[in-house]
Amino acid sequence: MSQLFTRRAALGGLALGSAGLLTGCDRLAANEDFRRLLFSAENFNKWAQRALTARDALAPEFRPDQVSPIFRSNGTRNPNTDAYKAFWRTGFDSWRLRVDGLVTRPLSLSLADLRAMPHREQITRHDCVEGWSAIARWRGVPLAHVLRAAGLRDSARFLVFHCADLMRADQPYYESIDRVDAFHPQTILAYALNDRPLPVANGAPLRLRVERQLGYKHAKYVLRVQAVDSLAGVYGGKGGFWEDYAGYEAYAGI
Ligand SMILES: Nc1nc2c(c(=O)[nH]1)N[C@H]1C(S)=C(S)[C@@H](COP(=O)(O)O)O[C@H]1N2
Ligand SMILES: [Mo]
Repeated sequence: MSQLFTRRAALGGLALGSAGLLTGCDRLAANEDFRRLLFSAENFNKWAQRALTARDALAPEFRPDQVSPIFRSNGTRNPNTDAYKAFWRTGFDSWRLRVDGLVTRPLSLSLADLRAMPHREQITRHDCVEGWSAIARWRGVPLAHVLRAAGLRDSARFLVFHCADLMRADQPYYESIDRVDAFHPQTILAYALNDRPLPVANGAPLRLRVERQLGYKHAKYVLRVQAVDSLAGVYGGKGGFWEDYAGYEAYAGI
């Protein structure tokens, strides 16, 4: 968490320091739309982070002896729906990951299919906005590999992750990321945590790890990856469950 706050502090400093810089853009800034776009908090953070670190920079990775003794669970700990219980009873044999939307080859992948694909392992720190962090080892398929297998179309700008847990009557948890994060080397669909099959509490059988982003972006219990050109038509339109209902930022870079 300390590093999270250091980064935030650095962004604050940059925001102050860049005031002089921005006056050089008077003509552009005179354009109302451009101003609104530039100074909306979310775009400003995004821009400031880009200025500090390249989007493809790696998140820090840790040594095995730095792994936290316990990786806690947060949010949904068990989706507990009939459909999920049925998957669980078969040891997730009947579970499938759908990959669809703006792809040329829609896929339906079993856990065995995913385990047979190239994998990546990484020991990273998870930062939750609720104020806790934990380091763990993750193993999974690079999302880039799955997207290439599905033939992601150029028109796809976002990937939406539909989850098995219902947060409200008919509203599942969902999240989304842009293409840059989708093809980031540390973005994986993880099926193992600390060398064991992903526990139910942490998103069994498959969850997203998107290591440059805050905890809530790491969708658990993923059933479907949908490629879209806009988030406007997806659920509340803001890119994720907490974005729709609690005003969390769709871009949660750390
Ligand atoms: N499907 C789903 N994914 C989710 C959540 C959730 O409630 N449901 N909570 C999010 C939040 S806020 C965090 S911090 C992490 C927690 O992951 P963990 O339970 O493995 O610690 O999952 C994220 N992904
Ligand atoms: Mo979180």
